[in-house]
Amino acid sequence: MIEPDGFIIHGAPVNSRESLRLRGRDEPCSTFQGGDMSNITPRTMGQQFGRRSWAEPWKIKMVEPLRMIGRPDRERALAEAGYNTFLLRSDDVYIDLLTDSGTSAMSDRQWAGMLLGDEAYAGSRNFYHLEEAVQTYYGYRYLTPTHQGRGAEHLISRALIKPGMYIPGNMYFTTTRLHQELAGGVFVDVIINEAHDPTNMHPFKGNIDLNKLADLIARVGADKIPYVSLAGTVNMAGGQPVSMANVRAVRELCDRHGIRIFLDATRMIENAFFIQEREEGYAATPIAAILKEFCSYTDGAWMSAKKDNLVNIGGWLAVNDSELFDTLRNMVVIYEGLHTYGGMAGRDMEALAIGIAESVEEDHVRSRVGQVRYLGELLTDWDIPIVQPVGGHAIFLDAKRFYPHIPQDQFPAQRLAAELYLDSGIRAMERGIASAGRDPETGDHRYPALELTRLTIPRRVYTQAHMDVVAESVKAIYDARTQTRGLKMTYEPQYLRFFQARFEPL
Ligand code: PLI
Repeated sequence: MIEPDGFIIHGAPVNSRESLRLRGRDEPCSTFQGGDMSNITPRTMGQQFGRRSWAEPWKIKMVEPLRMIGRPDRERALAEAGYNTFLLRSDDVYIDLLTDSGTSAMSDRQWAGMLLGDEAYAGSRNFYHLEEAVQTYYGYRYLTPTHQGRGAEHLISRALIKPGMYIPGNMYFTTTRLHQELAGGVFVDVIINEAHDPTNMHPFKGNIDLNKLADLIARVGADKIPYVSLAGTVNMAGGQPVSMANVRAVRELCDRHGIRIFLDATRMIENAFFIQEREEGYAATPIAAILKEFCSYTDGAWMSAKKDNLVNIGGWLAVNDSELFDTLRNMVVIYEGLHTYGGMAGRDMEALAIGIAESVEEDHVRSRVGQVRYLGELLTDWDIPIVQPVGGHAIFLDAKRFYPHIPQDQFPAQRLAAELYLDSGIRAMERGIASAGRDPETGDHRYPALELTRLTIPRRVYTQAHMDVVAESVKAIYDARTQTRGLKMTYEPQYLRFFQARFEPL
């Protein structure tokens, strides 16, 4: 079914609670029914799929025990951590939804690859495997490994941004914007307005607003724009995707002005899944092919391999321009390590090369997004306010609607994460005013439209039973929400304050 603005809503079955409950095993595949975007509701977004629910395409071979400490111990641990979930010890955490970064379970093939590490300082064979994997699946020509995503962000920002330049992007990400600012640039948000509204059901809320981008080009001049910083999916918007039509249009506009596009490919495979699911013409296209086509409209990418690529540490930076590559390859030896390891061990590069191939497998991506969606459906059924549509890597609780009585400068999303930990030992993360930091010009808090608490699902780690426990705990703190008060910040580090800030209850 084609939507008025060209989107198609259909696709392959996802592990969905609704599909289990509403359809029997042998019912035929149905497509999404409805006339326009207004027919898509939080529930129908996940209902368009076929015969029956999905199971994870793996079985468990090794387990790590979990334990929940008692309430008095959780209260003590949280106070010691200054009400910041980043400062908790993981031994004091029951279900860890702090991040999907570096927290994936590796496969038996990846672990086997770890034993094939060639720990040569220069020219490790594992580097060549990694280079080939990036060329094959992402399509870029030249590669340098980095220790993780922000290492790559540092290099690309330093290589291309000069003081006084502007970097348009589809919503900020914390480390990305900081590296752009440290290089002397000013980040300009050019994402579509819908992205700032947690209830808007636009299927591609990560899209760039072409008018905003064109206005910036007209205002500052193309020579002041080193590149467009395009992320797929958009983390801070709720894991929202960018459409193929949008990246194509951005490419056309940039070509007219000689501006480059660099992709934050951290969760681009999840983005490819949403294109397959929602965009006209892509239902039968494999995720791997969608990924490669999307990347072909960009000039290069930086990657936190700790997310999509299924490894516990690592990153990379890949470009097509040989001159730019020469600059980056020279810089990497200053900040990361020789250009054939860039801060990674040989064994880690091998696990990453294997992880890249596994991360584009259809069943893997489907069950990964399906698990996130399952949790979203549980919460939606209880009318708990979350960002809709549910994105690729996390559920984002909308703290402004959860705690409407707590002003934003009393950190409602930070408080929500703290309450969840107190209730059940589940660890989440603030993605609101604390994460947004201060405006470097005025020194004031930035007040983002989205004040969110992120329940981030690691890949291949937790089961649906864990999701049920999480949902019940969120419901418990939602039911007690009117009693909850805000926080005040008692310690504020200069950079990326959300990692290390301390708070006290008001
Ligand atoms: O954490 P790094 O340095 O490997 O990657 C930085 C980074 C870049 N881009 C995006 C979109 C990210 O999400 C990202 C890191 N994200 C973290 C740590 C997260 O918890 O979301």
